[in-house]
Amino acid sequence: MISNYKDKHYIVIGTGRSGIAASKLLLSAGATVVLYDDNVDIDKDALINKIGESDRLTICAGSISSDIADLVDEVVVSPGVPLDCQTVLGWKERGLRIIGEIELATEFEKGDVVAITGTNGKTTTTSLVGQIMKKKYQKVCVAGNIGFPYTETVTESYEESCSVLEVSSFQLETICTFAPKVSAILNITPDHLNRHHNMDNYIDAKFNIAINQTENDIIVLNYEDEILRNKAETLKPRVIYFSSKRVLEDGVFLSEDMNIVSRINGEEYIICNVDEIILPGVHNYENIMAAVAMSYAMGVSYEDIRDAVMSFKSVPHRIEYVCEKDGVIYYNDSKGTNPDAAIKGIQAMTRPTYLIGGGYNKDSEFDEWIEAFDGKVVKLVLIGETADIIAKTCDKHGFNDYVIMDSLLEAVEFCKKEAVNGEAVLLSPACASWDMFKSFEERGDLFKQYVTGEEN
Ligand code: UMA
Repeated sequence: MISNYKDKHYIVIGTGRSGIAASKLLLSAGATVVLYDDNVDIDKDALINKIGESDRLTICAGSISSDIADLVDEVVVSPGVPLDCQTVLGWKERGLRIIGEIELATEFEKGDVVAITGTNGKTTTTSLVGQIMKKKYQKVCVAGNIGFPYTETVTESYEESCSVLEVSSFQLETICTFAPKVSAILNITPDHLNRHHNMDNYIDAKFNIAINQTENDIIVLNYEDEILRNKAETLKPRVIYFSSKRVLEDGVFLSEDMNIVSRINGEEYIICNVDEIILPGVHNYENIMAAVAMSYAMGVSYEDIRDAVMSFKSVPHRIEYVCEKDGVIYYNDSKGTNPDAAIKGIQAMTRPTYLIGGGYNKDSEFDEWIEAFDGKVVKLVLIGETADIIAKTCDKHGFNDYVIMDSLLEAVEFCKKEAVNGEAVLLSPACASWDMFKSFEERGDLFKQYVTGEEN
């Protein structure tokens, strides 16, 4: 449903990927746009180059004159901009509707929508669901938190297309009408608590994915996640569970002989055995099970699901094999941006490991991560804002094999010098990247470059 944008003035907050795409979409629909950033050092010319010149576009940094501000009808906020920051609060006080890229794109969506959230596994599951959907839909757009703003891909949607979206808690805070046909919450463990302030707010944001779903829609949930199970009864859409720990009467599960089995609507089908899958680790079996349930709910045949699952390879920055040098294997798990994700990283290691960790401080606790080292970590090499905090937690747990380095380059050089034949080096920081890098992708790419000596 596209309302009349021609008479409307928007402010778009944040000049990153999301803000640029939202501005482009609004301008193409005829709206007038003020693109704003708190950072006064933004490069306005570079932004105009990316968006295209328009007399309906104004770019402001740090402040906005009141004559421009008074014209604004609606606010589009980028995911990384907290809703309780001064900039957003100022617009809220004016009584304006505040939406994000997901809600804005929803107004332009013409096809089916599938959406995935969860603390970990979102990107892998989204990529896999995207692959599977290609078996049914001629056009599939994979977008959202995965790195391609939904406002960019939605322009390609039509009645027979399908958008497969990775949605973060940040993005779900600003939805109003967004209603996926099939959704999934993969798991919820503490993350982004500096932004959401407490677990309840974080959980509420995640459950927003189902807030506009009806009895005709479906939500896929992890049966083994108590938070998800406890809330399931309060939800309107039909729930399909998956489980890696028990046989379900109805749902998708991992059987004792390690088959991924789908048993939905009284029909049973063995998708495959885990030996037939390229992705390693139980957490990946869970991602696959969620993708199977979602795809079945979208009407894809089991044969097509099986085909896509069996040929799916891992996505970059997730326990990604980089290379073997002098008998040392290097892995890039830069997407291990919280302790829970990093636990999966170290659990997947079968060799003594030099582990590079630390980064942006999200007020996470690192106890469980350190407990998961399980005698495998030869040396923990710490970098970034959280290095001291993690070191103190190590002391508390009696784990003394750590060093603190000033940069990722130094950390890699140290590991290259120290690690010997039969060992592994794993970048799995348990923290976001934003203290030292633009993104986890940049951090992972640099890691690979420092390891191999080749630019990606
Ligand atoms: N800014 C302000 N005021 C603030 C905060 C930021 O003006 O208070 C400005 C910054 O100066 C900067 C811009 O906002 O210019 C950055 O906006 P952004 O942080 O939303 O980043 P984008 O480049 O627009 O990318 C966003 C998502 N980023 C975040 O959620 C932090 C990307 O998710 C997403 O891929 C992209 O939109 C497209 O949808 C990344 C991410 O790290 C991958 N997500 C988190 C995660 O996965 O843990 C949630």
